[in-house]
Amino acid sequence: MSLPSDFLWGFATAAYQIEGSTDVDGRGPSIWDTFCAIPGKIADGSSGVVACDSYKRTKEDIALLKELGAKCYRFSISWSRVIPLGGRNDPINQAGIDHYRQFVDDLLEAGITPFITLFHWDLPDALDKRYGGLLNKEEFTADFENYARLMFKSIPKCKHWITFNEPWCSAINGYNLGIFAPGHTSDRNKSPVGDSAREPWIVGHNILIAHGKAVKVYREEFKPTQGGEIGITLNGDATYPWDPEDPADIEACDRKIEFAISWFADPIYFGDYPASMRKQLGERLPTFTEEEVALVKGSNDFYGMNHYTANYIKHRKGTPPEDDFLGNLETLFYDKNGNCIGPETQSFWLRPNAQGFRNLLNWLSKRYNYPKIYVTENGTSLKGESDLPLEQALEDDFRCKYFHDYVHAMAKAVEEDGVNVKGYMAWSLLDNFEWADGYVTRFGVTYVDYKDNCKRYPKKSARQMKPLFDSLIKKAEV
Ligand code: GCO
Repeated sequence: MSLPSDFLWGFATAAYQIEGSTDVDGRGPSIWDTFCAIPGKIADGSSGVVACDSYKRTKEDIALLKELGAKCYRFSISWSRVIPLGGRNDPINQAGIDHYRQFVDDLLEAGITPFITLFHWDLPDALDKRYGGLLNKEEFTADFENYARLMFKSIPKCKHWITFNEPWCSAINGYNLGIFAPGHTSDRNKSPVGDSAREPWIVGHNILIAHGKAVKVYREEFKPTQGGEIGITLNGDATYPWDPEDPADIEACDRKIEFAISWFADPIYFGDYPASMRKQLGERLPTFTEEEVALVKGSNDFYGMNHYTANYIKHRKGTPPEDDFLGNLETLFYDKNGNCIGPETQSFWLRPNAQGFRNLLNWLSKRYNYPKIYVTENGTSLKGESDLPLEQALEDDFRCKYFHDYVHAMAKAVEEDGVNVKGYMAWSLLDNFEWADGYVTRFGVTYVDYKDNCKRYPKKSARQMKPLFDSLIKKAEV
């Protein structure tokens, strides 16, 4: 079992989860600042105001990456640091641009390849207030295009760009479940095909168009001279039939992935939404104009894959209920025969199952004709980790096993199944602000002591990563 000699590995983070310094150097508020201020939205009542203080500790974070042996680092830009009000006619904040440009210079100086995510959920708040943010196709996609162009121009040394992180979460968590900013809930009972019932699907559509516009700008104006690559990052869980004998459950396994991944990947690779979504959602799902198809189809230089867990899938009959965004099915931790998908973690939705990772890599590769894949996130929380004293939290054997098993499953998919994975970024470099879960849920390979000035302590899993990849990556031929 082995990985190619040019394989990149490292760690991932996101701006709002680690930076803090939310009102420093001219940064404008994002929808997450606003959302966190609403009582009851974040489990521990916290916010990203301090987070890991990474905005002020870029040198320290880079030193840590270097110490751990990372070859690459994925981070996101806070849009409202570089254009505080967000829009194409709003002022640019040079201090924000300089910050990220310097950061990229410093990473490269340390021999670490940067992967930049342009949008990891923290939309400038002004755009939400001004025109409804992600819901407004014309305005949002034009403003995103403008922001993307500014970043491509300002940071020419970055060669790996990710337009959007997990649009599924923006659309469903932000506009259906209401658990993420801006906290809308779609209500199908009130208006079966009305605006509120359509919101998640409109947001998904607008993100695809904005992605397509940014990719066009990159390919036409920057790629010829800069020579980099650009893609989108999608999330999706692996699926197993609840009843392995039941064809309806087997079919529902595909449907579940289609409603998560193919919602975005089918338009990008084939030019339209999956038939299963059209069938179930009807006119709630927007349609692509010809011009939009031209923008979106073929717009990935690589596939960014965020992956954490697996579920057993049980089909449902009849009219889909409120959570029809799953594809009219149930997701379960136990199958018909009482087999358990994996052990509990601190995250209710996450149960380790490394074989699922290999299966999903194969599913994606077959459906989309073996695209180049970067695994842009993979990792786990640990049940009760926040209750442990520091010394015990550093011995995170559960996380070590998770990474070992998942990375080996990936290497098997590469070596034995012909899947084209070229990089892997563990989530996350640091314990950080886990969105609606606040700080109780920790995903870092590095412990952050929030009570003692955000001091960083690498856990066992942090130190395991280099030997793990060294044992798998082929030595370059000389
Ligand atoms: C994501 C999220 C991360 C989460 C991680 C763990 O892209 O899924 O960006 O921000 O912290 O997924 O839940």
